[in-house]
Amino acid sequence: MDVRAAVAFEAGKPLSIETVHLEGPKAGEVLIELKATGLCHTDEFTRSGADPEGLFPAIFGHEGAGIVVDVGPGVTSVKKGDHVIPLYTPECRGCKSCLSQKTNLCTAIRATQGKGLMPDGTSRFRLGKQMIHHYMGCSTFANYTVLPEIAVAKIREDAPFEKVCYIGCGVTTGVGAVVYTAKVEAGAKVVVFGLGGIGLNVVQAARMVGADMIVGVDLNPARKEIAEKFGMTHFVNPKEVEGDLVPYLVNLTGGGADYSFECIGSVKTMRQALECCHRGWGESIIIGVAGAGQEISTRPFQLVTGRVWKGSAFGGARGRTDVPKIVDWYMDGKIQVDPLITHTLKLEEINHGFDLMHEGKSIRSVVKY
Ligand code: NAD
Ligand code: AHE
Ligand code: ZN
Repeated sequence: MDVRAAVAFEAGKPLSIETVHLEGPKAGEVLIELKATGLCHTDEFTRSGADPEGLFPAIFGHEGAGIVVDVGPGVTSVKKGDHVIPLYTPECRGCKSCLSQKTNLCTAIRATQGKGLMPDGTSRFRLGKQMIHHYMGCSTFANYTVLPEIAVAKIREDAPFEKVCYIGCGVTTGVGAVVYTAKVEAGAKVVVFGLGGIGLNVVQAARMVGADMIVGVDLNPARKEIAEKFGMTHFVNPKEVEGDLVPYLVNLTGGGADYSFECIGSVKTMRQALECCHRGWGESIIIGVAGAGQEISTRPFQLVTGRVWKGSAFGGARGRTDVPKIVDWYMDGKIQVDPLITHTLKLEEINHGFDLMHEGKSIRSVVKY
């Protein structure tokens, strides 16, 4: 079938709206009609050329929601008409990683996903004779896409697509990092670096679990107001801090954070996030994605003296199991999503969405198909 898609032909270039050919689902795959997709900073990271795994041409987008419109042979877990969220972290429930119960990083299809291909090693997208790569196994910047059935979470039918698409990455990443990765407890002191589409979800989850102090760190002063509405208790703009940021945060938290979260993707702030943690037990969770060639560093003494450095992908959430629950949390009013969706765009306006991200004017832009 012909589908409308935003195609990335070259790193650093705007996306181009094209009519692309999409082949139907093969065995174990499903065809999804996307109703909405969010624009995550990771899409921009890959578009810019900073992603060592970046492939071109490709159809980006990994934060979608839609309806199953066709299924390939052997598909049993979803059927036509089901409402679903595509999963860039699938959950096969049979690989070594899924069975370990120690990680959400299912390895069943990671190798082909990283090559921009479906599990059989081919792409379903092409433009004329040119093969177009899938992206993060999702390619939600198209109004239809094909995914393996292990990479879709079935969700309730009363959830609005143009809001819950954000649960496909940003909401789950931020909320999950607090609930599943760090397991923040009531009374904790939390520092959040970066109050964007991810960091604000960390803030609201820290409030949800009962953190006492939630410090937000951002260079953009406009983030203060919205972060306070989401539970932030103290705002720190590094530009306004005299001297080093780390001792300032250690002092503010009365000895250091119990938990810090890096939601920017800068190796400098990753180090600051670790070093502002409390001696003996503070844990720092890296969520931000850093560009090719970047490396983190700290004095090993920081770890010898009990600070812990961790990372979190997709918030540690097991997609098919946890995403429907997070949709319920949203529908039950336990977490808020609507105020974070600051812009709703047409597919043709998608490059404007990336401009808004760069200008710090949007928190989440959503394309509605
Ligand atoms: P965003 O652009 O919405 O937010 C980033 C925020 O950081 C902005 O508010 C910006 O003002 C602030 N900022 C930038 N530089 C800063 C600095 N030096 N000091 C303080 N604040 C600074 O981005 P996002 O969508 O929230 O994504 C954040 C990061 O998380 C990105 O690196 C993204 O790729 C990554 N990410 C990771 C996962 C995962 O599973 N690990 C999932 C989604 C996104
Ligand atoms: N391709 C990059 C790494 C990108 C990355 O870390 N992706 C996160 C999700 S970001 C979503 O917005 C992730 O889930 N990683 C685990 C995985 O298996 O990709 C690089 O540096 O090569
Ligand atoms: Zn993302």
